[in-house]
Amino acid sequence: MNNEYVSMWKDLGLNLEAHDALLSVLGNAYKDIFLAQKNRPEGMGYFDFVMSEVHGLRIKELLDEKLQGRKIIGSYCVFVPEEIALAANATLVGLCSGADFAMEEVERYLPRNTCALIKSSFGFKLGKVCPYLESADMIVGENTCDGKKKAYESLGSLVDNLYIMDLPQMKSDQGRDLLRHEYNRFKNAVEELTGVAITTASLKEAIKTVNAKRSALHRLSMLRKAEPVPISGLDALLANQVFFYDNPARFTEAVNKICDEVENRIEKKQGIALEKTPRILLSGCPMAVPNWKLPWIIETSGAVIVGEESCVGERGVRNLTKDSGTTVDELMDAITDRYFKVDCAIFTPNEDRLEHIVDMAKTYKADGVIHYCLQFCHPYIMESIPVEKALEEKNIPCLRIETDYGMEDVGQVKTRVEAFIELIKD
Ligand code: BJ8
Repeated sequence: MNNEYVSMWKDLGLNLEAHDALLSVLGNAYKDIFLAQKNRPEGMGYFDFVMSEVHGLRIKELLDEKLQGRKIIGSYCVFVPEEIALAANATLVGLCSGADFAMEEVERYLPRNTCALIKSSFGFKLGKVCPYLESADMIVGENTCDGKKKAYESLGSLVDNLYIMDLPQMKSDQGRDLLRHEYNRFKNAVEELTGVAITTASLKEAIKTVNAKRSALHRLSMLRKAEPVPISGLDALLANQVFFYDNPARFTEAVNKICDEVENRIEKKQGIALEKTPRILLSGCPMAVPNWKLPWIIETSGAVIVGEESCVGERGVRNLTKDSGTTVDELMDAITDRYFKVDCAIFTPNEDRLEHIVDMAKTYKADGVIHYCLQFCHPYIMESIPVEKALEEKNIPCLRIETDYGMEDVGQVKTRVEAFIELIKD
């Protein structure tokens, strides 16, 4: 292990022994799941590198930025606008985690029947294994689902830099006003943190940067309509996950490079899987690194994933922000309008999401949809029933899977996935 990193982690207050154990599990899983795939686009080498340095070089870069006066803001939700952070000379990083850690300690703060995503975030804090969280100058908690909302009350006793953002639950005029008000409050808080006043020019520039990275990922998504499918769902998910950690401009360039390569593959009819391999659309809860269990099960069971209807996927990147405003206020309105379209299951009613899933299934020519919920995630579990009905009406088969971060149910989930794939085969 690089000694420079060890002292960096030590200075951040990480538990080196636990952190080593985490990195070794992560490294092995990565090797078995990602590197074991055949015929990957060469451009994925960039993402392999990013993942191998996700707690190393990237953290060093963030700490170097901090030395130059930049602030780091951590977030658990795609409702936290990166544009505002960037415009005020701050870097936004995702803090959600996808592995169980320090569960005994976690259950001293949270009930056992809390979703794995929330528990995992606490586990990474309590187990002192997340260098992103320890580097953050501000941690944003948002009032989305009840689990997160109440968990942040406890998180406030573990960190001293928690900022709470309120969020609407309905797509009404009042809901939009609340979001606009909260984004303004967030803008003021970020300006106070960084000491940098956001200007029309800096906000426009930030919008362009974030639009570019969203467009690149969306371009990659669109290429997955091709038959045979040119890139695996696992690799596409990885790019969507790295979105939350990497330097935005570098990330955009890397994704666009892969797109060029994938376009070439499509021209040559080169696929990651044979033609007629059953195509699956994955829909539901976000999948944070290293939560790769279900995609790995699907893609080792004879199917290929062609899209992710998720915040780590199309829900997070499909809408862009208009950058035509000529004042900060106009641009803040455009940011509000863009984020207000995010169709998270915490909204009621949430018809847009149902329509979007049906639409995605058609666009990506999916043979079936697997709706994925983390256990105890009430918004998505409740919504999985109307999702299934909406798909049924269009004769699109749907399999609902509820799982967690543990590996105990792999056999059982695989059996159900295999049966579903058999059913949707031509
Ligand atoms: S906009 S999906 S990132 S809230 S899995 S913690 S919903 S109980 S993550 Fe999310 Fe923002 Fe919505 Fe997206 Fe709660 Fe469910 Fe757990 Fe969840």
